[in-house]
Amino acid sequence: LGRRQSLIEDARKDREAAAAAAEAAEASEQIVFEEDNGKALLNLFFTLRSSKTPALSRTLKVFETFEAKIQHLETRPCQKLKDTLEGLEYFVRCEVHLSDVSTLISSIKRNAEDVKTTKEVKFHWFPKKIADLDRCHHLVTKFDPDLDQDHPGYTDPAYRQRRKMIGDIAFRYRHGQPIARVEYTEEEIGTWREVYSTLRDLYITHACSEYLEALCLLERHCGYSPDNIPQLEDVSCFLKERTGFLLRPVAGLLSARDFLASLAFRVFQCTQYIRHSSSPMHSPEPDCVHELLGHVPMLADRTFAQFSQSLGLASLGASDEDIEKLSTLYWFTVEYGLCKQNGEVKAYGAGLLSSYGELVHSLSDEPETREFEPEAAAVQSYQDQTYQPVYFVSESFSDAKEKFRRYVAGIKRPFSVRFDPYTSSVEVLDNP
Ligand code: HBI
Ligand code: FE
Repeated sequence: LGRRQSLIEDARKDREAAAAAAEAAEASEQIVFEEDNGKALLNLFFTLRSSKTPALSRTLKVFETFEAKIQHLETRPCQKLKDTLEGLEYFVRCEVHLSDVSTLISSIKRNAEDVKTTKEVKFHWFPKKIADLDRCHHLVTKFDPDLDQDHPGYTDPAYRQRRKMIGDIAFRYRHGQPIARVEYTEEEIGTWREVYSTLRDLYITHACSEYLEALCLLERHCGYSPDNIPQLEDVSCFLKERTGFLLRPVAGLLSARDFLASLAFRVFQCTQYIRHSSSPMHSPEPDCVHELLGHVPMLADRTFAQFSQSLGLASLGASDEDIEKLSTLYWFTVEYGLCKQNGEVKAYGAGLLSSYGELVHSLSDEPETREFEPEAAAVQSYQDQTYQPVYFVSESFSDAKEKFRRYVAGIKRPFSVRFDPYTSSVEVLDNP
């Protein structure tokens, strides 16, 4: 009788717990948006199987990483697995910044099963003023040398240590501060020298005129030379005067959403570490060679800068599907774009201008080239491990900008945004 009694007792407790959880969930049916502090109240349900022992600590670590304040945490035996008592169901209520909601949920999904939130996250937080970019710092670990066995630095602890040290500058950085200078080692300068001198000769025949013009200025005013790795702070000041673009340091590959959002404010998130010396001509992830030799000269061009910013503005608050399309468009223009100049085809994409092999390949007879059409480029499949199978050729930057403007008009958003250059902020206008 005692055993039966305790079973009934268990069932009652379960029912009560379920009711309490449901009630708590209902009380905060939706994520509460508080304008002034940007915090969201989030209810999460998930299951952790006890067979995967580190799951709990890893999951709690996620809350810690995003500085989520846990207000309520409750567990009960997993309904489905009850007989074997294999795991627990969790109900967590926490307060977290809106900019972290989607990344927190996807991180939980990597560790736990049956992840549910009380309300689907239907809107995407985005920065409204330039200082909000301090919150656009979500890294993608795809090509991280600590985790990616194919990374040339994976087996070199000294390299990884160095990359962490330089990465710390980015983690500590806040908008408005000068970017800390890095004293690069002889080995690092050697890597830079090798890429710089090899590519320098090729630019004359392969790079577009806007690029060549800017590189000349950078050599004159910003310390660009085979023997010196330019400092981000100096380059940022240079760009500020040319096109209003600023650099800010970033510790690695950023999420597409965060990366594109910064472009809306004419901010380019820039890595500061350099690739591993064993592979000077190739890096699986962005590094300062890619940023300084690929992106920076183009950002000094007025029309290109406008094009980059409009990509950024189109991305603010966009759906995941539209972010994917914009980021593919970015890929086939800003990274791998070709353009016509005086009857010849030249490169303006940063991925090309920072890679000897692909720069030669892109202007050879081998790859397919097509006229740039945003609709087609936005859905073209691409390669981040080898050369692109196809490149898009623009008539000019103005032409690309105009075509892109028409494309963006077709993207659905329940609001529109307008950039105010006096305050470096975006106004959000509700569509009627
Ligand atoms: N992050 N640091 C960094 N540098 C980039 O060039 C970069 C990025 N994240 C995404 C990205 N580029 C693009 O491929 C698009 O997804 C926007
Ligand atoms: Fe890039």
